[in-house]
Amino acid sequence: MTYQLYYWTGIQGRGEFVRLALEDAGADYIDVARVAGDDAIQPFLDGERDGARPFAPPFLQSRDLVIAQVANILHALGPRLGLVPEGEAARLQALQLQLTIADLVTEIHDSHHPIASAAYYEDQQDAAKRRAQDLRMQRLPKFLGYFEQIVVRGGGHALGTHSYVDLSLFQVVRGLDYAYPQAMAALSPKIPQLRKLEARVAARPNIAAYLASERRLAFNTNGIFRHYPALDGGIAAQD
Ligand SMILES: N[C@@H](CCC(=O)N[C@@H](CS)C(=O)NCC(=O)O)C(=O)O
Repeated sequence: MTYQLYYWTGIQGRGEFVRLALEDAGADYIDVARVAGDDAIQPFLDGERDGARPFAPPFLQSRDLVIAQVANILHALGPRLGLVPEGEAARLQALQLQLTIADLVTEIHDSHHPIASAAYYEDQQDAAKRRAQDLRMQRLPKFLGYFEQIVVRGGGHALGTHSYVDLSLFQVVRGLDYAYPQAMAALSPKIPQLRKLEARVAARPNIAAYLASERRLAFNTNGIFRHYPALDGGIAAQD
């Protein structure tokens, strides 16, 4: 069967968390907007299509199912693609971790758009500097420290074996390396297991092929992970 992924063109965005799972599993999928344009998304948002109406992309169509919210999409895909260990406890733990990743992703987004998502970064730069400093000094150490401990306990994986959560952690680390290179350089010695996980995911054959393909867009300043030099810096007060 062919999955249909709906996500905005031109950025990796939140769609990338779903794309990585589909690519890693070698699933058959169409990135619909990249073929048909962003206009293909709106009828779903307007409730003009069958299935559960999504509030925002990404969403995935699988036969007559429409599934939105990254964590929910991966929760649905995990068993189908062999990307979550069997059993209720493992599936719930994966969902819990993925929802925590979603929280982190929102905080990363809000570090460059702390006042209004629809306003330009340049119009909220002062607030963004304060928010980004808090992200670098407080929130990234707390979130990444948590995931580091999860991966240590999982013997190098979030869930003791490869799963969609590992793929999402890879994406978060890569995105932060782009957006906050100075902060990540300072944090890296504290997250050795996350760094190993990142390298291991990048070396998976399907992921390596995907990363080298044209389907993997470069990070840019329209996505969630944005590099604005004014927002980057160290992770301690003296930096
Ligand atoms: N919690 C949702 C967030 C979805 C979301 O914010 N999508 C963005 C693109 S990455 C969007 O198009 N938002 C439109 C809006 O919030 O009005 C998820 O994880 O899928």
